[in-house]
Amino acid sequence: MSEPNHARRLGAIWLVATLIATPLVIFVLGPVLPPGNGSEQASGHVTDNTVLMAVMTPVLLLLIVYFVYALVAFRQEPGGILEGPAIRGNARVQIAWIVVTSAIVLSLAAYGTARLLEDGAGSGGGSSPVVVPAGPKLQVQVIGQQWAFTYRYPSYGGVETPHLVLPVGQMVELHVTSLDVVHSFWAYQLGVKADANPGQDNIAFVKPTELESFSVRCSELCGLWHGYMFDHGNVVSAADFKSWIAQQRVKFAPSQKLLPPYSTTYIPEPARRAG
Ligand SMILES: [Cu+2]
Repeated sequence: MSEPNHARRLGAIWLVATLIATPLVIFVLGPVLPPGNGSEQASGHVTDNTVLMAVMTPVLLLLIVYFVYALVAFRQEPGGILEGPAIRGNARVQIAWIVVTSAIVLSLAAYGTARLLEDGAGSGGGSSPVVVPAGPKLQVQVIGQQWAFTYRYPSYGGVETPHLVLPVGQMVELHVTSLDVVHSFWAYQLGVKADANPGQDNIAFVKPTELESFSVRCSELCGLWHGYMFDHGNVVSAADFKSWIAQQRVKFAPSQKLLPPYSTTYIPEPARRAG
């Protein structure tokens, strides 16, 4: 019996496994990948996660298939020699390895850059983001402070609210800042994560697409009660948002008298912190 062509066998097994697994990953696993479809940005993350999973499936299968194949085909027979023949390099395998891995890494870098430039991907773009989505935007300021986020709506008199409510289908321009230490605003289902730095106006864009409740967490260790720094926000209809924001303006009118005028950043009163 002649020695089987291991490379060809391995290649065939890997190809069949890849052809079966990759569509399953894209069409079965893809739709349930995080963070769901709560906003255009979140849906974009699902797409990107699906692309990453689809690209890594053949790579992962190559490792698994080779591992199992080696366990079976290259198993040492009882009483056999202890070592296989010395291998002194294989130019074809080495060149293929370098070319394929470089192509994967560089194309993913290009893909990621292009996707980031589409709409900011729900990330903070600093005070002058490279990409600004077209059309009207609702401005909402996110203010991190030990240990809560509050929200100011400059187009509604600068009212500050303890919970985040957004209208569905409306592009929102989040201005994320902090009053004390570095926090990070993370609205999971909206696919938004942006650092909240004192003295900085960090702008992120998000367009909610579903009526839903979403979780808000601080994603940067910010002191003793960092773990307590979470809340839920809501995406509501345009009409519900109008009535909600009107209620908030009435409800928080007394406390608003004590607030500084709306600004992109704030310098906290020393008395307020020493309180
Ligand atoms: Cu925090």
